[in-house]
Amino acid sequence: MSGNQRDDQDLANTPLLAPVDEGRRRFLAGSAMLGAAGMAGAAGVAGVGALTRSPAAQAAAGDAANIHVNPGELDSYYGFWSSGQSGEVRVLGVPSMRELARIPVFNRCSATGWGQTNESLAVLGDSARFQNGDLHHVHMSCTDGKYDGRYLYANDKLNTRVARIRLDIMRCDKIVTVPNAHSIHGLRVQKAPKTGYVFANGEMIVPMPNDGRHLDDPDQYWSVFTGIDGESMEIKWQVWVDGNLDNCNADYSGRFAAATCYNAERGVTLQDKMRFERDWVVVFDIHAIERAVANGDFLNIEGCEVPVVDGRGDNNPFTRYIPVPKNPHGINATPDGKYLIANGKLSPTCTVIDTHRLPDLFDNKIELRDTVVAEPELGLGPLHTTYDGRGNAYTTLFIDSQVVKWNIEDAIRHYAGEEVSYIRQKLDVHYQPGHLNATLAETAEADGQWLVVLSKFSKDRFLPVGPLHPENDQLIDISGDEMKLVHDGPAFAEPHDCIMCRPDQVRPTAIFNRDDPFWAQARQWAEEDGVNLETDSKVVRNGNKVRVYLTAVAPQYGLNEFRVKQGDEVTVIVTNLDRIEDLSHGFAIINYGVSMEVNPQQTSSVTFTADRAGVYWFFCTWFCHALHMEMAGRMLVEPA
Ligand code: RUQ
Ligand code: CUA
Ligand code: CA
Repeated sequence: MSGNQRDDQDLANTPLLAPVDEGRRRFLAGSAMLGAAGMAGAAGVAGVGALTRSPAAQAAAGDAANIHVNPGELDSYYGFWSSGQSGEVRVLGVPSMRELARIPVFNRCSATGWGQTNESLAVLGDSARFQNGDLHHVHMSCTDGKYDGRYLYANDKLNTRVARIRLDIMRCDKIVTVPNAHSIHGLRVQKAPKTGYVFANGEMIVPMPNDGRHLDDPDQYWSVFTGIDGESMEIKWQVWVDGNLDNCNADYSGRFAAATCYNAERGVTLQDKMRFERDWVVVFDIHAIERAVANGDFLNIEGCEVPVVDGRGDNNPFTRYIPVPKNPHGINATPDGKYLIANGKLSPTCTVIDTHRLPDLFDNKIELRDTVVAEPELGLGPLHTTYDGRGNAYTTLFIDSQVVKWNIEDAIRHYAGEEVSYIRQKLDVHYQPGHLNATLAETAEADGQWLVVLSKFSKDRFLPVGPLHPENDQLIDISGDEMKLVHDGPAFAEPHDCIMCRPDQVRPTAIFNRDDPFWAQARQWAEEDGVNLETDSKVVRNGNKVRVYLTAVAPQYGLNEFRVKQGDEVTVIVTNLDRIEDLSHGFAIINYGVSMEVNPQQTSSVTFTADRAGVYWFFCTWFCHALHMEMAGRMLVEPA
């Protein structure tokens, strides 16, 4: 290895979790936290208890006036929050941390009818059979390294999907299930020249195809890295990799993407996955992958059309496996495009990779570890890193319950042998932080104003609500030299990640365009039935299939009643003709479990079987008018 000599020796000597401060050190030394496997399990909880402090100490230093957004004033940033096992995306205003909206994606939503309307079922496709998802990472489409406000993309760790959200209407419009992979965890977009690809990491290893063969032979288990076209949402290619893939990110040139791997061992037990002293940052050469696919130089996994290139092993044109300390987690590109920083998790370090050395690495002019320009020691359990655009990095320390601010160039000088300290500040957070993100920090426009840290435990920070505590999404002012904790933000299960952008970067519409493709299916039905959605309310029967077309104008539907026969398959298609901003209607049928949103100028539809005879009232679910309660009608179901 022609790189610096720190390499092997240092990695071997690095204490698994080096202590950072004396008080904590005493506590940590007594817990299983220093034991290899203890970190995220019971020991993590013990850590929270020990870090509980007095109410006085909890009153964090900070300038509360800073975050006060007066009634009627608007926030200065949009925040898009994932929600983990809740399966949705949430929209917040920053710095007030007020929740503005929820966008249903992999979950079911009682308010909007997501998962029940024909429009949402068309988006969910084959995967509509799943009622849930685990949405970890939400990222916005970019042009030239900046947010362009077109789409959000998000992963489903539970059911191996990737979703897209249209930002003009803030609704999910595409969901794809990723073949050959087993769980999608890391997700990022190609930042330049344009999104471009959405990159999706396969986390768990399984046989390919996973059809019952090789059950007991983990040597035959694999994972894949997937490139999805962000515009068509077609799966363009996959890279068959060694190990597994955890988080990922993309560089600012458009040529490279990189993923952390915590299971270089390709183990199937906790012990297996911790056997090696080092795992990898896996770098992908997107251009090389594209060339191979264009030249037909790929294979197919049985039963699947997606081109797969073989990125396993040391000597392939598509990947490089850079050794980094044991079981790394997050990986984040610096806003200036110079570095990719991988977070050590089981090592107290981050690994700084110089992106400008990657072309030489792929040309085999330098060794793998020659790409590493710093490996600063930061504290216990580094998970994710973000940036202020002024040369500083901010890393969460899960076990220390801190955010550490450190200077990237100073860390590089230190690594090169200079006597210089790179740690700028350590701030207690409450407690056990996972992701963190600063305003615009995933783009070239990082502006160093606010930092949100998503703390996994809230412990004693809020009024108790039973055994399931809220998370604590804390807001930190990073606009000055010092980080200041300014707000606690309780959140229901379980935001993993968030991004923030300026309001001018998102331009949502308030009223639907009647040409919107969202209800293409209903438009086609109307055409078949000779119905004008904008004017007609009527019942069209075709055998035992009945379509009920209803207009809605506050406070009335186009029909006071409609009649069907027991056993009919009924489709109700409602068009909201109101053109007034914020004037949403809904449509619900009592004791039929039917309920959906119909926003201004939107058409929504739902299909169900009228399996019980009788009188069933339908009603509007959004308080749209003084006579909203009266906005109702009867479905009359004649007995068979
Ligand atoms: S992960 S707490 Cu699913 Cu983004 Cu790191
Ligand atoms: Cu329409 Cu309430
Ligand atoms: Ca490992």
